Amino acid sequence: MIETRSVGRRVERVDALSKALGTAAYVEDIQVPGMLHAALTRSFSPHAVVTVEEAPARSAPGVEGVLSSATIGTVAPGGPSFDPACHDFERDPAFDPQPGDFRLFDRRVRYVGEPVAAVAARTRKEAQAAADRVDVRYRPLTSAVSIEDAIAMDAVVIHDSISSNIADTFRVATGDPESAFAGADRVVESGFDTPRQKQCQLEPTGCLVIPATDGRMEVWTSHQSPHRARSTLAHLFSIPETRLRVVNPEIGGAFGKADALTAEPYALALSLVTGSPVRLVFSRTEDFVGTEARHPMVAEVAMSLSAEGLITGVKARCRVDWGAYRSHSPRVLRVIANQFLQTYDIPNADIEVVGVFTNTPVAGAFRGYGGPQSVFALEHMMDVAARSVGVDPLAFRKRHRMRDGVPWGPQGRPLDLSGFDETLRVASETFGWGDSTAPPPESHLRRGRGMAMTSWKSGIAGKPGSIDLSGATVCLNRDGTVDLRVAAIEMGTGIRTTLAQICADTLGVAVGSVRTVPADSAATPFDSGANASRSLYRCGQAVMAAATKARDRMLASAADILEVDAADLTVADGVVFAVGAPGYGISVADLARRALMKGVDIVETAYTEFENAPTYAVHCAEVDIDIDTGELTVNRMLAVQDVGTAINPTIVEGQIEGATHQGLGYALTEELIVDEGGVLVNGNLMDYTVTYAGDGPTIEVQIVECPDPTGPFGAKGAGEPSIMLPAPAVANAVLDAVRVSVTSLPLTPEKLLAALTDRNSDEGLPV
Ligand code: SMO
Repeated sequence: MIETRSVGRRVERVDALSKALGTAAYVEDIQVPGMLHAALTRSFSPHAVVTVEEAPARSAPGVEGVLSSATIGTVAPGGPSFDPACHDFERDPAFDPQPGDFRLFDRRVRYVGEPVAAVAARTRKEAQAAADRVDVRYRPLTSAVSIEDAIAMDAVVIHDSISSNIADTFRVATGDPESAFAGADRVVESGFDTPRQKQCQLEPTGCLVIPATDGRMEVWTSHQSPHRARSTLAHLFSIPETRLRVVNPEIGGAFGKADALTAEPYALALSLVTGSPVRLVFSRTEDFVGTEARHPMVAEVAMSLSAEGLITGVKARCRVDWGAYRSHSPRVLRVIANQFLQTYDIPNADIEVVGVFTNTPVAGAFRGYGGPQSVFALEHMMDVAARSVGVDPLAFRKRHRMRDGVPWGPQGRPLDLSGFDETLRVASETFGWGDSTAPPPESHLRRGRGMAMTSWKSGIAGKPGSIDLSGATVCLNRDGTVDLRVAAIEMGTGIRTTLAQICADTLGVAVGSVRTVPADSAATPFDSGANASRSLYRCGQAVMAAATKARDRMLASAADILEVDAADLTVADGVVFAVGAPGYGISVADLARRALMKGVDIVETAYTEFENAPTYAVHCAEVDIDIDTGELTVNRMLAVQDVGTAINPTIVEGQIEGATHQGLGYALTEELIVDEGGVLVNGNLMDYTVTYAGDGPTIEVQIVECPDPTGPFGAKGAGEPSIMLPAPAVANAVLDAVRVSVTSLPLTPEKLLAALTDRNSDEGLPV
């Protein structure tokens, strides 16, 4: 049994002070002697064959290098396609080209904003001016900017290597859905559409590449997976991985957009041709078009119900807009499909998700990774179904939630639903689910309540064709401090602090003596990256395993020195001592020094086991709707989540609150709009109505702790589930308030008013 001293405490974040004081260095803050600034020339056409003339840019003031389709072969021989999501080394065979993979400076552009040339110059202004002077000629091709057009348009396909714009179809079917629907007492069905959402992280995307004196290229980037990025970049530029070092400086948020290569290949290419350090930082409008967004989806969903009011089957037909290139989309497609079946025990199902290429900016990873789309549709259908059979939505959910004890995860462990039940209990009690609501303050307002719930995972272990691995190295220094080398990405999640807590308590030293080094592909063991709610669970497992080995080494070394059996020794507060005789011991600092004199350096590396852990979340919302204007106010938003163990309650509350806030934006205001010409209409922070910290209600967060035996100190993944639930909880509250089902996100006043008008002209839904 390990004594915990910092786990469970609100330990101050190790990066709090530097970020508050502004001394923390992000890509844009790093200055290197001789550094050049880069800018990209981006396509004005959604679909065209391009001819690029570099000469006007080459002769512009301050220019040191220009690259386009004409010259990229000098640094990327053969101009190979690559996977911006950096999963191409996981393909079998590795780097096997797939339709829709990206190519640097293809002779054909497929969306407005696709880079067609890159320029490096002495100043940022000169680089931008030169990029504007690159002469691009377009021979336009027919374009398809919507899912419907892309499917209907068979004259022009966006990628020649496949015969249509249908990129991929994924289907999960269980039981006998046809019979379930044929024999149903009733069927409820609805159409859904969900928007393109943008991460809107604070830090503009950027990358700095530095040619090091030893011939290596250092790539400083906010990328969420330095090891995966290194493999793909090495492949793209035909250079050995040892020649690349991918490092994270501080990161100002990512939310999935930095799990793909965007600025990196261009900065690296320009650095290779100029031999100089090159920094490329996107403008905010470039960030909207040049980094990946959440996939828009349209779907039809139906549920069949028995005479007893039980769900007998579910069917879904979903079409998902991939944008112009492949990237994360095949994986997101599978999450969308599978997430329909993660939360409830529905015996018969037929879920089909179709991915479509369009001439729009690339869709990819965004916190939740497909979950928000299907959870919105499924959770709203749960309420529609519950109402159609006259059952309370909470009781209806309890009746259908997945079964305890079924084999789950990569090892087939029996599923433990105690955390789910506890989360539901805390949510309904805290919210007062069964209580009657106070009437709204004015007669033109209608008040309603809604809930939504989901089950999610901690990482991706168990997904076919993917790696989910983290390593950690624990190094004990001569002064008793500890370097923790782990490629955990601090993108705002507090991971450096929580891993230090896990390491400190496992070793028996003070949390302040442990320093988690920044992720660095040259110094930290392999890590699959900061995604899929995996970092604390997976890196935490590795840290705990490595620290346990280091502790064993400490005890063995101390046994020699103290002449006490190792089994009779323990460590606490940085001192190794005999159990029952706290006065007889040696400080960890002394031990490290004396062990080294005997030829023992206490450095241990360990990796995660192949495991996963289920997590649960329940949200409740109360809304007021103005029936004259359609205006919607969220009065209360409660987020309850089972996190296993809260290693640091302040940090995990921040994760849940942030995700809920981002989910409220998805519910109410956020939608990146592409016009008929493929141009982003609102791709800037003035017009894209991301919600700010002061918008909306105070989010109430309740942590539930049902430890998972496979997690570090019982902790599970926490970063994503709460982004999926505000939209359905709010839509369900709307249904409760005014008896209309609004299934198009965001739930704008215009849509609500139109739905209210429609309801008044017919009778609306059964209630
Ligand atoms: S959307 Mo995340 O980087 O799993």
